[in-house]
Amino acid sequence: MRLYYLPQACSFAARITVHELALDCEFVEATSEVRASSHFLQLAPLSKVPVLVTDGGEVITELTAVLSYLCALREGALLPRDPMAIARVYECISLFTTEMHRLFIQCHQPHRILPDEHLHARLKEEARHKLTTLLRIADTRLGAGPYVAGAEFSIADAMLTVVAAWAIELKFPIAELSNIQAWVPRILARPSVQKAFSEEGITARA
Ligand SMILES: N[C@@H](CCC(=O)N[C@@H](CS)C(=O)NCC(=O)O)C(=O)O
Repeated sequence: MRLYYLPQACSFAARITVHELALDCEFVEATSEVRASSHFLQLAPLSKVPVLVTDGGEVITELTAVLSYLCALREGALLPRDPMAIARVYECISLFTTEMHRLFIQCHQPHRILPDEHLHARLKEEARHKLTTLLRIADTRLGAGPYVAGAEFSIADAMLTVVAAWAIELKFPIAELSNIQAWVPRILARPSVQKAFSEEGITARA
């Protein structure tokens, strides 16, 4: 199995999941040259990561699909059994992929949303405002946890690790999000997360 990734990108959730499940996987950095190559564009026409190439040669794009596939390889490990808890897992992942992801780009790289420089400050401000609300929602949903779906770590926690890392990097007031604040050390203590951070050369911090 091969996972194409970008450092500190959303593909990080897939890397954590691979390690949690102790799966055999080759990690290939999708540098700009790789992403511009015809081979990669055949795998992923949108030229984005994550892209997972299975041992059977199937190609899976879209983070939600990649995470779901990885869990299925271990008979649903990292997914709860309870229907409501499963809903909470996908609620969290969807909140990121459909609502937050693009706003993080707008906040960090506004030129990728609109090239006009004079609009960038406004785009950033708007994204920060919306993201602050979404982070509060994520914090409320996490509650006392200890994990997103309750008692056990799931792929939603792998996803939330990316959200928290980006929020900390962009200096969102994480300290005000008491549930996320309490959850971060739990996540940083996991060997899978530590391994993923060290492989991507990131210093983990709360
Ligand atoms: N809808 C996709 C979005 C993937 C995505 O935007 N990936 C980013 C990294 S976080 C990427 O590959 N960016 C490279 C680019 O846009 O050039 C998913 O959920 O997997």
